[in-house]
Amino acid sequence: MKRIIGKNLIISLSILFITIAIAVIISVTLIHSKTLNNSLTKKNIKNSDKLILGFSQIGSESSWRTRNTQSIFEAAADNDIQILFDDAQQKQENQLKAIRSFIVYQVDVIAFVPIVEDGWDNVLQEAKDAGIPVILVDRQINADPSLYAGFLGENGVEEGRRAARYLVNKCKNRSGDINIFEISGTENSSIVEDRARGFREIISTNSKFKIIHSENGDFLRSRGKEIGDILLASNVLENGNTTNTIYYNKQKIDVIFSHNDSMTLGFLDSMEAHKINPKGKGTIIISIDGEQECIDAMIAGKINCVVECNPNHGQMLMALVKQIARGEPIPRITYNYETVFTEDDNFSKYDPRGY
Ligand code: GZL
Ligand code: ZN
Repeated sequence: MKRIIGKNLIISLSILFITIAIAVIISVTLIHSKTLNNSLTKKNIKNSDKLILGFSQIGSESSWRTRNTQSIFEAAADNDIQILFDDAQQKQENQLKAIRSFIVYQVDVIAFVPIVEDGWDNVLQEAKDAGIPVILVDRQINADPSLYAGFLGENGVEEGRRAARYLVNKCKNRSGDINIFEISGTENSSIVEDRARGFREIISTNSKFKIIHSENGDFLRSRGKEIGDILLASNVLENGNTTNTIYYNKQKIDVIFSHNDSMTLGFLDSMEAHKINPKGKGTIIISIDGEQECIDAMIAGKINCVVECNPNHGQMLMALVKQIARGEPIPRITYNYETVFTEDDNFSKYDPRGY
């Protein structure tokens, strides 16, 4: 009996000891994290009364994106605005984390490129509750419009229309079906939906235009090459020669419509790897962005049309940030200037693209 009492005493003492230890650990952690948050608030990161902009960028998937980021940094420096920058490595979850950290830092304004169009309501409500205005850059979202101050970027629908208008004009004297193979960008991104919608709106004016297939290339050069490799494998004949005509499911492809230059360049890489002479290809290639390498490919006769998507958002963004900081409303939509480059242009008039 004595042993049992002794044993019970030891058990209850050790439970008491463990409980106290756990309580101590929890309180220390809470204090630490509170201090951490306090130490990261604006007064500790503000090195002067500079405006602080929290910017979440999606990644560096294309030269276009790299230029987009550069323009943001250059303009922030020109305007004496301090940037907290986060590269999301193409993951929405990283953008959500970054925006939440901007809220903890109590930045003055948050701007971000939403990689996809859904899933932003909660984090934007948290920013609104914290009194921090948000500007969408480059891509749009499906969310309550009261959750963000405005959008700065390009008119993706018009870019799609411009690509199609070039094609309709190019084929105005051609009869018979014009089969189109589309290489689209990141799924569920507003820009892909917009470009696809604008392109279809214009080609639907004439039933000879048929989109026979659409493949997702995620805006990546590597994916553009992979798509080319799959498509062009059938171009290599038994005798090792290749045909210039491209087929998909035994249907002749007359047009490649690619949602960005990186994927187009990847497709060209594949054409060259399969010894298909891009000049004599006979296939019309239309691309969007306006990267120097694509413009050069068009001048070399490998591409027919490059629709500009202007990545230089920096100066316009900083003007909007300062406007908001003055307590002034900003336009719901601000579009960047854009044009179209085609094989019929006087190329000597072109300025260097800078990306
Ligand atoms: C367009 C932008 C696209 C570019 C691609 O506004 O979101 O993302 O066209 C980039 O090059 O990857
Ligand atoms: Zn949508």
